[in-house]
Amino acid sequence: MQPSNLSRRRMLVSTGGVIALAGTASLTPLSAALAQDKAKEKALPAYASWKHADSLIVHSANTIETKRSAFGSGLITPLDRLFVRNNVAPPPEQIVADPDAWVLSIKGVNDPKDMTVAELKRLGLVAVPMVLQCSGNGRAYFPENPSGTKWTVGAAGCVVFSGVPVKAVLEATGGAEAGAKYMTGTGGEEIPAGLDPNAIMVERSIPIAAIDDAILAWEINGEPIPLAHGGPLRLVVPGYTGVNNVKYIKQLAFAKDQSAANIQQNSYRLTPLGEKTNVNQESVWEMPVKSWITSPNGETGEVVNAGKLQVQGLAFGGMTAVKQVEVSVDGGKNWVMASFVGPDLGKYAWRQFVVGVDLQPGQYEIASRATSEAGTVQPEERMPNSHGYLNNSWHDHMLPITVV
Ligand SMILES: Nc1nc2c(c(=O)[nH]1)N[C@H]1C(S)=C(S)[C@@H](COP(=O)(O)O)O[C@H]1N2
Ligand SMILES: [Mo]
Repeated sequence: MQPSNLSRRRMLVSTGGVIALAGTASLTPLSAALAQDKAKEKALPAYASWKHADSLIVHSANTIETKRSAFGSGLITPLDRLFVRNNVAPPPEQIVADPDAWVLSIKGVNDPKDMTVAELKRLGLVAVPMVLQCSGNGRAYFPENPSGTKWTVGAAGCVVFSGVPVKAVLEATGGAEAGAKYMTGTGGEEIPAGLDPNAIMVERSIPIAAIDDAILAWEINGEPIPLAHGGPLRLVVPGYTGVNNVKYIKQLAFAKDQSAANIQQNSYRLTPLGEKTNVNQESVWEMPVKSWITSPNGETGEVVNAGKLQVQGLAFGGMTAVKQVEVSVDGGKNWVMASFVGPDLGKYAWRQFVVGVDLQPGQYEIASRATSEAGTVQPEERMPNSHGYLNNSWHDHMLPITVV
């Protein structure tokens, strides 16, 4: 969905008269946009050909989004529905043929060494249910139309990664060198000869203070990580945005400085509108509290029958658990408390929520607003920034529903 359609919709509402009942205006611009999207539909790329096409929106060969209606209510996102985001083309499929043989170089430690996945597997094992979400999820709702993929809600999933804690690997390599402040993971993509590696490579640094729950993972949802999601080995930093979870990791390094790669220095920073990105701006690391409605799905112009209805959605706290979710059917004027569906899989996982409503015919705007255990309430407004990162505005994620 294009933001222009959203704003147009709001304009129709504010100029009044189009729809008599409270809530939204005509769905026509949205439906038209969706019909256009349908016409532009692309095929899944080869590395992701095993995915469930009907659940996905293929923006490009390297950007594939889960449809808002395709998250299900089983908490964990099935792999064939999980979004994909590659900043550069993935390495060849053959790197996942023998996962145990993949080698990780560990540097900036007192006893640097290369370790195979088979060796890493001997050091420890944890399983972490967690939200994996692209920094730019929700970018489509930024009115400034920032460049980058126009993700709505589907550049996110809740998955279980299994692997060894980074701390156990540090212990096995003598601990980080004195003075180290950052941990840097390097992606296994091949850099074409003649090109500046810093311009291309996916190499991300996080503060050492944040590595407590980080793992080096070889499994996702109980199976070896497929190439599309970063197999044979992936750095996973629960609570941090997607880009910090380096796929096909080939090097883990501890140092006093952040990576010199462009993706660390000049990308993924919270750049104020109208300013140029630079290293002094905050890096995109931690995810903020967020939620959105998944059903009924107004994004597809869903029309529902009057009467009882179960409003459903997803919510997560970011760095802490989500404590509660409220739902509004009148554009945020009144809120009711939703209940959580299914078990609590820990602070980094999302929770699914539901609330039963009884709706008379009319137009409604359905929104959800989460509060984290840290006490942070999902804001009405997004934080403006020029690349469209970290959108957690409940207003932006609100859906129009027609009840007949
Ligand atoms: N090596 C490598 N790691 C990467 C990327 C990449 O292009 N290369 N993309 C990052 C980004 S921007 C996101 S959002 C997530 C996406 O993870 P997924 O494709 O498994 O959903 O991977 C991150 N890790
Ligand atoms: Mo991302």
